[in-house]
Amino acid sequence: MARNVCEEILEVLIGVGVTQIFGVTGDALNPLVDAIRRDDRIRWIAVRHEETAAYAATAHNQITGTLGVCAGTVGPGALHLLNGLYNAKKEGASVLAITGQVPHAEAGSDFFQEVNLARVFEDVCLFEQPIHSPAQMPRLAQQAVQSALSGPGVARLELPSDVAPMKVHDDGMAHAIFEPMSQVVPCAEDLERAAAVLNAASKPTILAGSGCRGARDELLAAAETLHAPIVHALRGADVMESENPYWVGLTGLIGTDAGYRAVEDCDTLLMLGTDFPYRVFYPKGVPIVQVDIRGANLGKRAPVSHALLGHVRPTLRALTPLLTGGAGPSHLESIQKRRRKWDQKMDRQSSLEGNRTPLRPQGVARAASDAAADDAIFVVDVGECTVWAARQVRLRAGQRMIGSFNHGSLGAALPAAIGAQSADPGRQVIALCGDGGFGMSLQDFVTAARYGWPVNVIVFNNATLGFVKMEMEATGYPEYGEATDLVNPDFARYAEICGGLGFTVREPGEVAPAIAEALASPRPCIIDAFVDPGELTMPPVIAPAQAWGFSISKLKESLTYAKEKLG
Ligand SMILES: Cc1ncc(C[n+]2csc(CCOP(=O)(O)OP(=O)(O)O)c2C)c(N)n1
Repeated sequence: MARNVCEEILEVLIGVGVTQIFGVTGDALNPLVDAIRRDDRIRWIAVRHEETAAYAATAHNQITGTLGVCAGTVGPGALHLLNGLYNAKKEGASVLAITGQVPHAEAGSDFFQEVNLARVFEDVCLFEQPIHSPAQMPRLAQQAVQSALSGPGVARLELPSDVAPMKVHDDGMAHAIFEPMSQVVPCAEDLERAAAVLNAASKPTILAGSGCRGARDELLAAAETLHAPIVHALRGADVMESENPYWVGLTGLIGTDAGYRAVEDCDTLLMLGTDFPYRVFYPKGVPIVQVDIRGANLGKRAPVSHALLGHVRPTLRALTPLLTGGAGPSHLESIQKRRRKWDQKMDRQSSLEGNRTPLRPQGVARAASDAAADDAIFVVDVGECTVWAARQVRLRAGQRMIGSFNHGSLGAALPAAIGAQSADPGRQVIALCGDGGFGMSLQDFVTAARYGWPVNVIVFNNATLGFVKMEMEATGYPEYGEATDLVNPDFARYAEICGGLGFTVREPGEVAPAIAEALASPRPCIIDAFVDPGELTMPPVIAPAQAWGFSISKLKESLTYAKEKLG
């Protein structure tokens, strides 16, 4: 029997291993949801906001490698997907969005809920097409999936409500999706030139990004040969275990002293699979060798002297035998010394001993790190909590850390935790959120409870948009509580009324037991940790401008205070 348009879409998706679609149904999506209801091979995950669907689909793809799929219906439902899809784009995930559209008879008449979705989604999608006729199926669905997987990136299929239930007559175009396995290695000449530059270095440093995923051993072999410390970008945090002596930390504003210095002091930088965006944190006047599979990234952030187009893993396999390692260990050793000092400082900051309240956020993050399973997934929100996670979570070899690291969107952590947990309900998933970020997406905690997914949410409750408050202070604005203070509900009670477990944690002695109980529970949990809003997320090195900005802010605050008091 001939399939309808929605059934054809499902066939293509199932063919590439998709087992679930996150979304909110209605109108044009109803035939799609009905097709899913009748098909045991695929499941509809009913979230409470389409943005959750897009974040969850992204995380699912990041954890499993399988295409993530989300859906939002006509007009507003589709628009709600948008921010989450930008997250997918900027985090390099393969995601298909299925959106509804008004029936053809009404198209172009400013019909109820009609939005020119093609125009709105143009920037975020690398492929998008409306399905005008069943005759376009299954080819359009194949093209969309092929594009999202090959990008990687976001593709969108638009499903007008009249076309969705129409029968498709087989045009013989159904075929398997091509998932390329090829690994690109730069040519011998490029490799030799890069090796010559690296062999002349006496203080080489490696800057590793998410393009190094899966290349841990090759990365380490190159670092050992070169005697080079490896600094990483946030998206590359889980490429190697934190304890590795070559892995010296992050650079950038939220970086570590060793990470910052390793880049600043090097005499040659080897960039591997990274598009680290902050130009001021690149070294000046030294040769830079860059390896990236995305040609458009070559030389984008810094004056690169040798650019190699290739995947990191096979490139390093070909490059490392050409390296002579003449640098000697002194640069590496001096950075490692800094790293040990930094680690001691972080250990001191993360101490929860004594009766200190409010809690040190660093201590809460470290307690989560200590308690986590060897294959736990940390999902990190945006704000000061990103800094606590980046500095205090000591990642182990099988652990992952994901977040809206390149898009930087608040509220991404719980939805992404749901997407990650859906891939494997038995794996530990720990979301680290600020109270502002969690407040943006908390409606979907009930989704975790409904599906029996035991996500653990740790809320760093400082009753403020902490990172922004700090940012405003550092750039010289006086404090403005109306904009940055938060009035929060009782998050632990909220967990309970949603069907989860809630913990309120105020004393140092309550932190580890609450985390242990949450991690052991089969229910989703919220740990509402009351942390110190005054704990500063200091950059590794305080630039003079920042110090200056800080003092202006304090001056303005005192002037306002004096004016109010003295009239
Ligand atoms: C969607 C979105 N809106 C606003 C911002 C700007 N922003 C960045 S961090 C932040 C504050 C985060 O506050 P909170 O979640 O409480 O975490 P904290 O910094 O206090 O740990 C804001 C508003 C953003 N990144 N994304």
